Amino acid sequence: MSNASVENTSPSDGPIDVDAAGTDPFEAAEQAAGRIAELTGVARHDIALVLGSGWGPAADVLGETMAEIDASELPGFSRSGVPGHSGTVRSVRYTDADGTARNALVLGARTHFYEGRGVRRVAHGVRTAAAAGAQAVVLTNGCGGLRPEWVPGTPVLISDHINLTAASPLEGATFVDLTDLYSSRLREIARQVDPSLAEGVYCQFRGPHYETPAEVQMAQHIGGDLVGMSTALEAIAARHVGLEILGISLVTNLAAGISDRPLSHAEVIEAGQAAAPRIAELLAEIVRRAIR
Ligand code: 8IG
Repeated sequence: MSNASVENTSPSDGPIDVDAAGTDPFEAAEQAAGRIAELTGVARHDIALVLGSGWGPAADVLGETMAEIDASELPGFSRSGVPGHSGTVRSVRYTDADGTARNALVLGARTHFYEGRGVRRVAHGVRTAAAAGAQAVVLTNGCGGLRPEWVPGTPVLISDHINLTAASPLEGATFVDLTDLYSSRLREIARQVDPSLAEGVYCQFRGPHYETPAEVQMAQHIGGDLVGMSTALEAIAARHVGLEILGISLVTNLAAGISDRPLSHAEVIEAGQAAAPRIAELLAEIVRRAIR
């Protein structure tokens, strides 16, 4: 693995400030992608993975890490304050199911909406992935489960979402179709890898607090199966830039009121660690078959 953690040699006009008024967020993503190409030596990445709580080890199983960049070195990225997130961007070389060598861009640094940095930061990772050449993105997360049979440590495919954040990652008159947002082709591939995989509708709440039991019941009534704080907004932004999307949740806890126990982030981390080896293998095998 090359040490890409060199000093930040920004272009003379300086890195783009994604958040500044007047900045084009897609320009900012192009710039971050250019920097990734420079620092990794990989001109184009085929697929991107966003690794949420519990999914960290997946990249190690997929292939060889060719370069690892601290998120703080990339314009628009920042080390997440959330325990369980690595805070790095990695280039992983893997061999796909047909024997073709490919490059995966592994984003271990996601900006959550609840961090209050605005929707541009939330969308920046997937926009950068698209600018880096990715055709598809795998969005993973740790979340709460509404079905008691989904014990902590159960991976669930996202079939659709309900966005309860009252926000959009898109600005202005950007009318994007969200039919088949979570690609049925990629879900089919995932079920070929593991036929026992369940599917569910992901409800994104704003957070950072967990839901009340009454809110969890509401989510149930409106058709939700999972509750989380990340993936819906990212999926919308990813569709807008033309990425094919696979969403996989790791149920790390039963949602509030589904079990009689209070939620703790420590238990979330623990459930993630216990499930890590199995879901890492699962994710790696799905990725090997994902690109056509
Ligand atoms: I890990 O129970 C995790 N993330 N909204 N609710 C919401 N987000 C979560 C939960 C949960 N568990």
